[in-house]
Amino acid sequence: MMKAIDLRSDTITRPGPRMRAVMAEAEVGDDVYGEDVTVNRLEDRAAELLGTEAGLFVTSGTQGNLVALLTHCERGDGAILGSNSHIYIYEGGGLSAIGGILPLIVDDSQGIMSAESITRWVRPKDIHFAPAKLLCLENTHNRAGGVAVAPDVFAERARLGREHGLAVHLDGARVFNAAEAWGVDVKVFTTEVDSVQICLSKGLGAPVGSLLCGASDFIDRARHWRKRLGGGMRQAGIVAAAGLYALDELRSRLSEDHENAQRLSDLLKKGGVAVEESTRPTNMIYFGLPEDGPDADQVVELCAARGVLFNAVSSRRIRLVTHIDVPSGDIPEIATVIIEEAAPS
Ligand code: TLP
Repeated sequence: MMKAIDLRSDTITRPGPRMRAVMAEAEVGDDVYGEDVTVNRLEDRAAELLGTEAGLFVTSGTQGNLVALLTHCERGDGAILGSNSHIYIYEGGGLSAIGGILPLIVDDSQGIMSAESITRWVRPKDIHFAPAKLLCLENTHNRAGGVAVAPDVFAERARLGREHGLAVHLDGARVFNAAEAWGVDVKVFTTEVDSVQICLSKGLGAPVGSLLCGASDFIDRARHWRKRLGGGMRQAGIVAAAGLYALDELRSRLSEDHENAQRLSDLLKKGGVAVEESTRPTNMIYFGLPEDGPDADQVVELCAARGVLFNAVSSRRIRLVTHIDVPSGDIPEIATVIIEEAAPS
């Protein structure tokens, strides 16, 4: 069978033998009783890395974001969200379905909202309005091209939210990629916000799980919400062990994914593919397709038939994601297949 090169997402990574070994050997207990020492170690380690008081192991990025929203807001409150944010587009509307929270939408197509657009939602106390309680930011920003938002711009927006009395949540599914792209400690981003969600199951290569981090009293309340949502896990140390391994052993290699994405992007551009420019790229490449050629679903199918997998995000836009299971040696072949199918001369 033909070997497939899978660029659909960094979520598709599978644990390697060393990660599996630490999982097999993990010391476990009942985490709902607080007795899983490996989960406790993971929560402490994440909090330490992110510079927060406490951490909470959750099943997924979606659950981490939802728990954060539910903990910050009450029913009828408003959360300022990017119109391209993962929380708004890809999380099943959980904040409204479960939390009764109203999304207050702001353009973030460049990766970050403008200061004016945030301020516009901070309205006077009035019975007509759902009060804005929370500002949600995303870094790296997935749909904006996987762009790493600059530390100073990020800090400025987060501080603006806080000055207006809003809590600030960071969907930091890939915040370590953002830190890597800017060559800064991740705390540069996380200490500007009240809560942050990080994913272990993206570029860090763990099979399952995310962490929600913040102040101790916030995490105590978040733990209650996680339980209500059915996210209280038992001998979760088996998967937490993979998370610890990912944080300590695999974090430093994210730069390889960025280098591979850069190389691929350069080759595609040379081959005539309309790659979107990013001010600070990471492990994602987005490109557009000409109106007179095959559409995105057709290009996906043509390339899949040649063993190169990726996803369409709209009828003329495609996303490629580099990760630990895409070796640098595969980059030229990926570029050749895409150029031949997406930009035929
Ligand atoms: N993103 C996935 C898909 O859902 C689109 C992907 O392939 O990129 N925040 C951000 C910024 C994300 O990109 C994702 C996953 C999540 C949250 C949710 O994480 P999970 O999948 O663990 O719920």
